[in-house]
Amino acid sequence: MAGRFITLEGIEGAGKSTAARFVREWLSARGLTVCLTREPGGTPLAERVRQLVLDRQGEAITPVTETLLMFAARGLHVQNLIRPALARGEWVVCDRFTDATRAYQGAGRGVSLALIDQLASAVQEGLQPDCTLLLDLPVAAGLERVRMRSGSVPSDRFEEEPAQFFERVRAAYLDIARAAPARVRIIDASRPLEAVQEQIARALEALCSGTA
Ligand code: Z5A
Repeated sequence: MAGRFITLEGIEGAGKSTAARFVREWLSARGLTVCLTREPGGTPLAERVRQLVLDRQGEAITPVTETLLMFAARGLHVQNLIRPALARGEWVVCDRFTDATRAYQGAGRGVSLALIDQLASAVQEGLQPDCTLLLDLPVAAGLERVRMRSGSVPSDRFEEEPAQFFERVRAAYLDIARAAPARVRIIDASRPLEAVQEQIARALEALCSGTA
Protein backbone atom coordinates (compact mmCIF):
# COMPACT_ATOMS: atom_id res chain seq x y z
CA MET A 1 0.00 0.00 0.00
CA ALA A 2 1.37 3.47 -0.93
CA GLY A 3 2.22 5.90 1.86
CA ARG A 4 -0.39 8.37 3.05
CA PHE A 5 -0.17 11.76 4.73
CA ILE A 6 -2.22 12.11 7.94
CA THR A 7 -2.37 15.34 9.96
CA LEU A 8 -3.69 16.02 13.45
CA GLU A 9 -5.20 19.37 14.35
CA GLY A 10 -7.00 21.06 17.21
CA ILE A 11 -6.63 23.69 19.86
CA GLU A 12 -4.11 23.64 22.67
CA GLY A 13 -4.53 20.59 24.90
CA ALA A 14 -6.93 18.80 22.55
CA GLY A 15 -4.81 15.66 22.75
CA LYS A 16 -3.06 15.76 19.35
CA SER A 17 0.30 14.47 20.55
CA THR A 18 -1.38 11.64 22.48
CA ALA A 19 -3.51 10.84 19.41
CA ALA A 20 -0.50 10.99 17.07
CA ARG A 21 1.26 8.29 19.11
CA PHE A 22 -1.91 6.16 19.01
CA VAL A 23 -2.10 6.55 15.20
CA ARG A 24 1.53 5.47 14.90
CA GLU A 25 0.92 2.36 17.01
CA TRP A 26 -2.31 1.51 15.16
CA LEU A 27 -0.65 1.73 11.74
CA SER A 28 2.55 -0.02 12.87
CA ALA A 29 0.47 -2.91 14.21
CA ARG A 30 -0.80 -3.37 10.64
CA GLY A 31 2.74 -3.66 9.31
CA LEU A 32 2.92 -0.11 7.91
CA THR A 33 6.07 1.99 8.27
CA VAL A 34 5.25 5.24 10.04
CA CYS A 35 7.10 8.55 10.16
CA LEU A 36 5.81 10.56 13.14
CA THR A 37 6.59 14.24 12.97
CA ARG A 38 5.32 17.69 13.99
CA GLU A 39 5.03 21.33 12.98
CA PRO A 40 6.51 23.77 13.31
CA GLY A 41 9.59 21.55 13.20
CA GLY A 42 10.34 18.02 12.08
CA THR A 43 13.84 18.59 10.64
CA PRO A 44 16.91 20.00 12.43
CA LEU A 45 16.64 23.41 10.76
CA ALA A 46 12.83 23.57 11.04
CA GLU A 47 13.14 22.77 14.78
CA ARG A 48 15.41 25.82 15.07
CA VAL A 49 12.72 27.94 13.40
CA ARG A 50 10.24 26.46 15.90
CA GLN A 51 12.37 27.68 18.80
CA LEU A 52 12.45 31.17 17.31
CA VAL A 53 8.72 31.39 16.69
CA LEU A 54 7.53 29.89 20.00
CA ASP A 55 10.04 31.66 22.27
CA ARG A 56 8.17 33.85 24.79
CA GLN A 57 11.28 35.89 25.56
CA GLY A 58 12.14 36.68 21.94
CA GLU A 59 11.55 40.02 20.19
CA ALA A 60 8.10 40.99 18.91
CA ILE A 61 6.90 39.11 15.81
CA THR A 62 4.10 40.55 13.65
CA PRO A 63 1.33 38.17 12.50
CA VAL A 64 2.61 38.23 8.90
CA THR A 65 6.19 37.51 10.01
CA GLU A 66 4.91 34.68 12.22
CA THR A 67 3.12 33.28 9.16
CA LEU A 68 6.30 33.51 7.07
CA LEU A 69 8.26 31.69 9.79
CA MET A 70 5.63 28.90 9.89
CA PHE A 71 5.95 28.48 6.13
CA ALA A 72 9.76 28.67 6.24
CA ALA A 73 9.73 25.74 8.68
CA ARG A 74 7.09 23.97 6.54
CA GLY A 75 9.16 24.36 3.38
CA LEU A 76 12.10 22.60 5.04
CA HIS A 77 9.82 19.94 6.48
CA VAL A 78 8.01 19.18 3.22
CA GLN A 79 11.19 19.05 1.14
CA ASN A 80 13.53 17.25 3.54
CA LEU A 81 11.26 14.92 5.49
CA ILE A 82 7.63 14.58 4.33
CA ARG A 83 8.10 14.10 0.58
CA PRO A 84 11.09 11.71 0.93
CA ALA A 85 9.16 9.59 3.49
CA LEU A 86 6.07 9.40 1.26
CA ALA A 87 8.31 8.51 -1.70
CA ARG A 88 9.67 5.58 0.33
CA GLY A 89 6.08 4.40 0.86
CA GLU A 90 5.92 5.44 4.51
CA TRP A 91 2.83 6.80 6.26
CA VAL A 92 3.54 10.30 7.52
CA VAL A 93 1.69 11.28 10.71
CA CYS A 94 2.11 14.99 11.37
CA ASP A 95 1.08 16.88 14.54
CA ARG A 96 -0.28 20.09 12.89
CA PHE A 97 0.12 21.35 9.31
CA THR A 98 -1.30 24.18 7.18
CA ASP A 99 -4.79 24.07 8.73
CA ALA A 100 -3.03 25.32 11.89
CA THR A 101 -1.77 28.36 9.99
CA ARG A 102 -5.30 29.05 8.71
CA ALA A 103 -6.72 28.70 12.22
CA TYR A 104 -4.00 30.40 14.32
CA GLN A 105 -2.49 33.03 12.01
CA GLY A 106 -5.64 33.45 9.87
CA ALA A 107 -8.55 33.40 12.34
CA GLY A 108 -6.49 33.95 15.50
CA ARG A 109 -4.26 36.79 14.34
CA GLY A 110 -6.16 38.18 11.35
CA VAL A 111 -3.69 37.32 8.57
CA SER A 112 -5.33 37.23 5.12
CA LEU A 113 -6.35 33.75 3.97
CA ALA A 114 -5.37 34.76 0.43
CA LEU A 115 -1.77 35.25 1.60
CA ILE A 116 -1.83 31.93 3.50
CA ASP A 117 -3.20 30.10 0.42
CA GLN A 118 -0.53 31.70 -1.79
CA LEU A 119 2.27 30.61 0.56
CA ALA A 120 0.75 27.13 0.92
CA SER A 121 0.66 26.70 -2.82
CA ALA A 122 4.29 27.84 -3.22
CA VAL A 123 5.63 25.70 -0.36
CA GLN A 124 3.51 22.56 -0.74
CA GLU A 125 3.45 22.37 -4.55
CA GLY A 126 0.25 20.34 -4.50
CA LEU A 127 0.99 18.28 -1.39
CA GLN A 128 -2.18 17.97 0.76
CA PRO A 129 -3.03 15.68 3.67
CA ASP A 130 -4.98 12.56 2.68
CA CYS A 131 -6.74 12.66 6.03
CA THR A 132 -6.92 15.20 8.86
CA LEU A 133 -8.10 14.24 12.33
CA LEU A 134 -9.53 17.34 14.00
CA LEU A 135 -9.58 16.82 17.75
CA ASP A 136 -12.36 19.12 18.87
CA LEU A 137 -13.26 20.08 22.41
CA PRO A 138 -14.41 23.20 24.30
CA VAL A 139 -11.63 25.74 24.80
CA ALA A 140 -11.94 25.71 28.59
CA ALA A 141 -11.42 21.94 28.66
CA GLY A 142 -8.32 22.14 26.45
CA LEU A 143 -6.77 24.93 28.53
CA GLU A 144 -7.53 23.00 31.73
CA ARG A 145 -5.71 19.92 30.38
CA VAL A 146 -2.69 22.05 29.56
CA ARG A 147 -2.79 23.65 33.02
CA MET A 148 -2.98 20.21 34.66
CA ARG A 149 -0.02 19.04 32.57
CA SER A 150 2.30 22.04 32.75
CA GLY A 151 1.06 24.35 35.54
CA SER A 152 -0.11 27.94 35.11
CA VAL A 153 3.10 29.44 33.61
CA PRO A 154 2.77 29.73 29.80
CA SER A 155 5.43 27.64 28.01
CA ASP A 156 5.25 29.44 24.64
CA ARG A 157 3.87 32.62 23.02
CA PHE A 158 0.55 30.99 22.14
CA GLU A 159 -0.20 29.87 25.69
CA GLU A 160 -0.21 33.56 26.68
CA GLU A 161 -3.26 34.23 24.49
CA PRO A 162 -6.72 34.77 26.06
CA ALA A 163 -9.53 32.22 25.72
CA GLN A 164 -11.20 34.35 22.98
CA PHE A 165 -8.18 33.75 20.74
CA PHE A 166 -8.63 29.97 21.08
CA GLU A 167 -12.41 30.35 20.48
CA ARG A 168 -11.62 31.93 17.09
CA VAL A 169 -9.10 29.15 16.38
CA ARG A 170 -11.61 26.43 17.29
CA ALA A 171 -14.36 28.01 15.15
CA ALA A 172 -11.96 28.27 12.19
CA TYR A 173 -11.03 24.59 12.50
CA LEU A 174 -14.72 23.62 12.49
CA ASP A 175 -15.27 25.79 9.39
CA ILE A 176 -12.34 24.05 7.66
CA ALA A 177 -13.85 20.66 8.54
CA ARG A 178 -17.26 21.66 7.18
CA ALA A 179 -15.68 22.87 3.94
CA ALA A 180 -13.63 19.67 3.43
CA PRO A 181 -15.70 16.78 4.84
CA ALA A 182 -13.95 14.15 2.72
CA ARG A 183 -10.56 15.04 4.17
CA VAL A 184 -11.27 16.23 7.70
CA ARG A 185 -12.74 13.89 10.31
CA ILE A 186 -13.99 15.60 13.49
CA ILE A 187 -13.09 13.63 16.62
CA ASP A 188 -14.94 14.44 19.84
CA ALA A 189 -11.85 14.97 22.00
CA SER A 190 -13.83 15.81 25.14
CA ARG A 191 -14.53 12.08 25.63
CA PRO A 192 -12.32 9.78 27.74
CA LEU A 193 -9.13 8.62 26.03
CA GLU A 194 -10.50 5.18 25.10
CA ALA A 195 -13.54 6.70 23.36
CA VAL A 196 -11.31 9.16 21.50
CA GLN A 197 -9.12 6.30 20.32
CA GLU A 198 -12.17 4.32 19.12
CA GLN A 199 -13.22 7.26 16.91
CA ILE A 200 -9.67 7.57 15.54
CA ALA A 201 -9.48 3.84 14.83
CA ARG A 202 -12.74 4.06 12.83
CA ALA A 203 -11.32 6.94 10.77
CA LEU A 204 -8.12 4.96 10.12
CA GLU A 205 -10.09 1.83 9.13
CA ALA A 206 -11.97 3.95 6.60
CA LEU A 207 -8.73 5.47 5.26
CA CYS A 208 -7.02 2.08 4.95
CA SER A 209 -10.02 0.57 3.18
CA GLY A 210 -10.15 3.54 0.80
CA THR A 211 -13.54 4.82 1.89
CA ALA A 212 -12.31 8.03 3.49
N1 Z5A B 1 1.19 26.90 15.33
C1 Z5A B 1 0.73 27.98 14.61
O1 Z5A B 1 0.36 29.00 15.18
N2 Z5A B 1 0.69 27.91 13.25
C2 Z5A B 1 1.10 26.82 12.57
O2 Z5A B 1 1.07 26.80 11.33
C3 Z5A B 1 1.58 25.69 13.34
C4 Z5A B 1 1.61 25.77 14.72
C5 Z5A B 1 2.04 24.46 12.62
C6 Z5A B 1 2.84 24.52 18.72
O3 Z5A B 1 2.89 24.28 20.06
C7 Z5A B 1 2.20 25.90 18.58
O4 Z5A B 1 2.44 26.35 17.26
C8 Z5A B 1 0.74 25.80 18.77
C9 Z5A B 1 0.11 26.43 17.51
C10 Z5A B 1 1.27 27.02 16.80
N3 Z5A B 1 0.42 26.53 19.92
N4 Z5A B 1 -0.68 26.51 20.47
N5 Z5A B 1 -1.63 26.54 21.00
P1 Z5A B 1 2.98 22.84 20.69
O5 Z5A B 1 3.25 21.79 19.68
O6 Z5A B 1 3.95 22.96 21.82
O7 Z5A B 1 1.57 22.79 21.36
P2 Z5A B 1 0.23 22.19 20.88
O8 Z5A B 1 0.29 21.81 19.44
O9 Z5A B 1 -0.88 23.08 21.24
O10 Z5A B 1 0.17 20.86 21.68
P3 Z5A B 1 -0.10 20.59 23.20
O11 Z5A B 1 -0.32 21.77 24.05
O12 Z5A B 1 1.03 19.71 23.62
O13 Z5A B 1 -1.46 19.84 23.18
P4 Z5A B 1 -1.87 18.47 22.49
O14 Z5A B 1 -0.72 17.82 21.78
O15 Z5A B 1 -3.08 18.69 21.70
O16 Z5A B 1 -2.29 17.58 23.73
P5 Z5A B 1 -1.56 16.34 24.46
O17 Z5A B 1 -0.19 16.72 24.93
O18 Z5A B 1 -1.71 15.11 23.69
O19 Z5A B 1 -2.56 16.22 25.71
C11 Z5A B 1 -2.65 17.28 26.66
C12 Z5A B 1 -2.94 16.65 28.05
O20 Z5A B 1 -4.25 16.09 28.03
C13 Z5A B 1 -1.97 15.52 28.40
O21 Z5A B 1 -1.72 15.58 29.77
C14 Z5A B 1 -2.76 14.27 28.02
O22 Z5A B 1 -2.38 13.15 28.80
C15 Z5A B 1 -4.17 14.69 28.33
N6 Z5A B 1 -5.19 14.05 27.46
C16 Z5A B 1 -5.09 13.74 26.16
N7 Z5A B 1 -6.23 13.18 25.71
C17 Z5A B 1 -7.08 13.14 26.77
C18 Z5A B 1 -8.43 12.68 26.94
N8 Z5A B 1 -9.15 12.16 25.94
N9 Z5A B 1 -8.98 12.81 28.16
C19 Z5A B 1 -8.28 13.36 29.19
N10 Z5A B 1 -7.00 13.80 29.10
C20 Z5A B 1 -6.41 13.70 27.89
